Amino acid sequence: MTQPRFDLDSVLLVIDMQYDFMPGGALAVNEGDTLVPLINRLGEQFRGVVITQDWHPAGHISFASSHAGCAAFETTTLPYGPQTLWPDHCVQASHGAQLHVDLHLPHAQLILRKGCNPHIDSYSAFLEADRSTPTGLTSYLKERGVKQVYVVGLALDYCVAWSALDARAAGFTTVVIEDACKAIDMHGSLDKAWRDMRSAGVTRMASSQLLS
Ligand code: VGL
Ligand code: ZN
Repeated sequence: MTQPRFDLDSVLLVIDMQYDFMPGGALAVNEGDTLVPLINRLGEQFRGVVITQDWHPAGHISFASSHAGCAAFETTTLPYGPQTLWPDHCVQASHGAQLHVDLHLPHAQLILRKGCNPHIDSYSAFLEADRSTPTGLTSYLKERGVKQVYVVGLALDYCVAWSALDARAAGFTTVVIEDACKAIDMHGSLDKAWRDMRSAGVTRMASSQLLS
């Protein structure tokens, strides 16, 4: 392995590379599996790697099946605001919740599980969907002197974008490596995600800029 390009003041934040977001999974993202080798190569450039896992209890509030008369991909209103309803996915300890077996990031320091509260969703790795419950990741990274966060994984327009926006809001320099992400792209969600990220000061970069 070559010397990593980045020191410990940068982390690669690898979002939700789990079977349920891969082709054949409960909430499949097109070509999600094709990212695995690229993310493995990017991982070699970082000494700091953090992985997230969407990790819902059965009967989670974000599941359409928890709301009588509602179908997946509809929006409902919860105490904390609008919530897209999803097929049951990433149920704790299920196969679909496991990280892709070919994801090879042996030096990752932290696997952060999110969405564990039965009543609150969490797209973001930093702040749950009520926008007030922290996961602890901001403090973890700040205590370790991290200044730059590079985000990759699934899905670009949901968990990647929300994580990148919250990383930026927490004061980290934030970069999305765009070809190391794939989107769900529903009702204009991908365009909106890029617009929101651009206006928040999140930078986009191509993996080729880091792998040369
Ligand atoms: C995600 C929808 C629901 C994601 C997670 O990882 O982008 N999307 N839960
Ligand atoms: Zn989820």
